[in-house]
Amino acid sequence: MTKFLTAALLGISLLASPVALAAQKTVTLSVPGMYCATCPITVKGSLTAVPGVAKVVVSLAQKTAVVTFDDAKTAVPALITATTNAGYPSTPVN
Ligand SMILES: [Cu+2]
Repeated sequence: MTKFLTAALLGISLLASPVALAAQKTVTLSVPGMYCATCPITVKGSLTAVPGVAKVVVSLAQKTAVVTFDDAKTAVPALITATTNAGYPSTPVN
C-alpha cells in the first residue's frame, strides 16, 4: 500500500512538471506574415486555442512562434492550420 501511494504521488508530481512529460514537444514555426505589434497576439491566440498546446512564445522581430505541445493531443500540422486559419501561414523551422 505504501509503495502504491509513493508511486501514485510520484506520478502526480511528474504530471505537474511539464518538463518531465515524455509526450511534450516544442516546435519553432516561422510566421513570415507578422508585420505589426498586434499580429503576434492573433498568432498566439490561434495557437493557444488548439487543444494540447501548453505554451506559446511569439517573436515579432524573429517572425517565429515557439510552441510547446502534448504530441498525444495535437501535432505540427494542426498548429500550422491554426495559424493559417488566423491569416498567418507558418512553416516548421525545426
Ligand atoms: Cu499586425
